[in-house]
Amino acid sequence: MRLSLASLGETPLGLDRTALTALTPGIVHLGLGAFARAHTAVFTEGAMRSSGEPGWGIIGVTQRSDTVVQQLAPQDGLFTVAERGDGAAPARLVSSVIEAISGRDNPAAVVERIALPSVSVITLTITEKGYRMDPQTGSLNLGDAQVQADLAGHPPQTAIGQLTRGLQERSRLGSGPITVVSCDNLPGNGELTRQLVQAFVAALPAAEGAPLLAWIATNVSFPSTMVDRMVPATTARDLDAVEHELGLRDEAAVVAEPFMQWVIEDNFAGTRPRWEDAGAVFSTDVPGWEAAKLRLLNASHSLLAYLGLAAGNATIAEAVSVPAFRAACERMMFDDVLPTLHLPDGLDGETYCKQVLGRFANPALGHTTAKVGSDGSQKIGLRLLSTVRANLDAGRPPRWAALAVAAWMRHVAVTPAEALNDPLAAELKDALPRELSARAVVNALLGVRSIFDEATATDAGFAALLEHWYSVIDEHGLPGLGNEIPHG
Ligand code: CS2
Repeated sequence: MRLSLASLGETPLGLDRTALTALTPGIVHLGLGAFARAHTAVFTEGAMRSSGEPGWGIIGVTQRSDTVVQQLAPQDGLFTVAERGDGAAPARLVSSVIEAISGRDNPAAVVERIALPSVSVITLTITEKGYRMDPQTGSLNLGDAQVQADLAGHPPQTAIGQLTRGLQERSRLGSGPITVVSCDNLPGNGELTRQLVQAFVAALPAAEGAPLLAWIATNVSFPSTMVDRMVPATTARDLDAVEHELGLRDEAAVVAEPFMQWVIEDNFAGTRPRWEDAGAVFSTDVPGWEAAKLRLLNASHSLLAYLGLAAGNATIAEAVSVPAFRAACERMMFDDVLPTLHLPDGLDGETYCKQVLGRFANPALGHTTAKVGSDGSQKIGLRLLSTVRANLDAGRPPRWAALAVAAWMRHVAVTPAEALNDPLAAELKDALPRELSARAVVNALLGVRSIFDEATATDAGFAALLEHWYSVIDEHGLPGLGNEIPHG
């Protein structure tokens, strides 16, 4: 039997039905993937339960496919979060998503929901590529065909288009102030989202854009946030395991590690859920938290993913159990990142790094190297190149961050085009030389300006490190790395 409001009584995981049906919409969430369900929806559920405020029901919007809508609609939006690993809590039912809409098939509904007077928060988990940023200018990619169509007034397909058209409708209807909360792994994600929305508005005809820009300036805020929880893609085996626990079939279940964290800048234009009641932390140093997480956790994650892919490790847990790979993460965090990072108050670098490696080692999570290694062109710059730059500026070789970049380069070079999961796959493959020697590949990929800026790309020391590591991986594989990386 399928999980739904009607079948709820059949599951041992009790939920109060009356409380569930009383929820009203307060949040529109763009990007209703597994991460949002295991993070944002859980915090919001917790906030509503502890504060007794039922007005923060989430209208979730999917981006490119309607799969999650198909999964959630027959279940009245209910789904399970199953924690995996040490300290895992029993599976919990989450009821905070009260409607799921396909943004691709029904963009008009998204615009209309954002304009609802009861909605005062928009949350976003649209992944790096969802922002349609031009990496060279750091602004909206106005050359993107879908961005152009959204600007021309077609039913908006991009997240920034849907968001901005929704704000426009809101201003037209006078529905009141609203806060846009980015929950993606990007430095200064709030400010970035504001700039992208402003760039969209600035590209509209002046008569339309100018009043909207003014309305946004006084009615919309864009706090930055740092989000953290490892959430792999749900597998068929996960769904079967959840069915076993629940006694009901849940096609929308997600699995996640027990750890979860949300650090939020307290800058809200209107009302907001009491997320702090569910464990979120309001901070004045979100950029500090974000930089630490991106450059320590996400950078090590990428390093393990590309080394693991080269060595045939299917999961991050397998990769981090290879002593040389674990040592490479430690060296990168301790030698390259920590000396160039200003840690936020309350974060101890050494403890954080140990905790991160412990979380990677969670054998029950099944977080794949393929998933973490996807979209490298969007992640390398944010996670690794800031560390590379900081070390070069300090006159130090970015030895270990270069290993991660070289491992990514090799992944790009040896993965067949159709299997390279990256929005820039075609551009990257086109850039590659015919002869895949270390020097030729490194030089060719350093020339991709949407990833490497001129100064970094032309740094001879950095190029030499990349070439060195590329050759070690390419010619000597795992034994070669073992010889090169000091490990106990
Ligand atoms: C991962 C992240 O897929 C990836 O690139 O590095 O999704 C990571 O699991 C999360 O940021 C952890 O909070």
